[in-house]
Amino acid sequence: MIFDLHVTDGAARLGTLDTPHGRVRTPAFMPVGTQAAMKGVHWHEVREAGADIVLSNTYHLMLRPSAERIARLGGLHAFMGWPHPILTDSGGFQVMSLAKLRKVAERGVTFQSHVDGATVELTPERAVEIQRLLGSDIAMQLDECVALPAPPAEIERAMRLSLRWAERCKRAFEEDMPSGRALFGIVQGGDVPDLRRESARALVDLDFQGYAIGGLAVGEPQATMLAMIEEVAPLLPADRPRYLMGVGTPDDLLKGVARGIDMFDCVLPTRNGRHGLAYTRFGPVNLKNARHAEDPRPLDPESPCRVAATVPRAYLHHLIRVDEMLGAMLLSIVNIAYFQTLMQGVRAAIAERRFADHAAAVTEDWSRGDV
Ligand code: PRF
Repeated sequence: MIFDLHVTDGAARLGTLDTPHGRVRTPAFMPVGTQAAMKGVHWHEVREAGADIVLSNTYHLMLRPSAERIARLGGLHAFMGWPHPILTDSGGFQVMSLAKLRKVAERGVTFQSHVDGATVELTPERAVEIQRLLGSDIAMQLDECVALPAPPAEIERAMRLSLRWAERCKRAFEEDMPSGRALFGIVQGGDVPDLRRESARALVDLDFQGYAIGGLAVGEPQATMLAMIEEVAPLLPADRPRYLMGVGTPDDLLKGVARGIDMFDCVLPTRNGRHGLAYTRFGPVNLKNARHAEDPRPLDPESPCRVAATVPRAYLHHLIRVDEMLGAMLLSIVNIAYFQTLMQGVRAAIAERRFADHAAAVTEDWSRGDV
């Protein structure tokens, strides 16, 4: 993987990330295809919406259909039919949020599968092996993410464990990863500035190809998240990509970019789409609302997304109300396209060194509300 920084505008950065499966334009938003599927959306639609890279998950795929099976079938790109870049998360975060009876030890994390109750162990070495078998362009270290609020001692313990796991992941990665692939370290440290800085410095000493900021958007206020990014970003090397994990709303993305973040991922576009919420230039629109029932207008006639520009709100309202899967599908497309259009606008603005004005104008449009 090669990262090139093309333009900076304040702390905002415009770059490209070249992977074995193609180029990612940054700042990038990665839609999430947890189980090797973008829920309800074809890959060609994800591509058409403008996505360069998608995220998938070690945790889910190791349980079903297993990394070994996907490897026998030619790797994740071939298996799911997305020949473009893929980043895989390491599983640590999903174990914490989904698995039962989990036990964190020095060796790794042991948990009961949410699928069949089997006991499964995920070590740093196994997390790297799974991501190698999947064929990820970008693999993530195994880490432990603590939900906030949490006692500082607990945050510190998880941060230090994550650092030791970072070192083990790095060693495993160097031993047997094909060239061109990348491994990112993950900064932890909760809402404690000293721990955040210590984590960042130690990871930089280990020399990863990119750095993620984890452990945020886990219950803390947005101001705390932004303050932690401000602690960490200046310590990370300018020539490596920075990825804010599991974030976020359109507003979080603009504020993250303003603080030097290059990559984001979140389930929001698809999850909220399934629940009837559409993101538009004029803010989020809840299509369940009765005011759309006889509204023949599309969501936004000027949207580059065909669905947003042409499908009547009354039809979307009906589909969501009667729980037709087409409603979830269409709104997921609208939202994936909105997030990609937002990032495309951000990239164009950084290229012309007008990011701050652009972000203010985008935010102003949201505040006008949908009328
Ligand atoms: N670690 C990992 N994946 C994640 C997170 C983390 O801290 C988060 C936190 N927002 C989302 N996804 N490995």
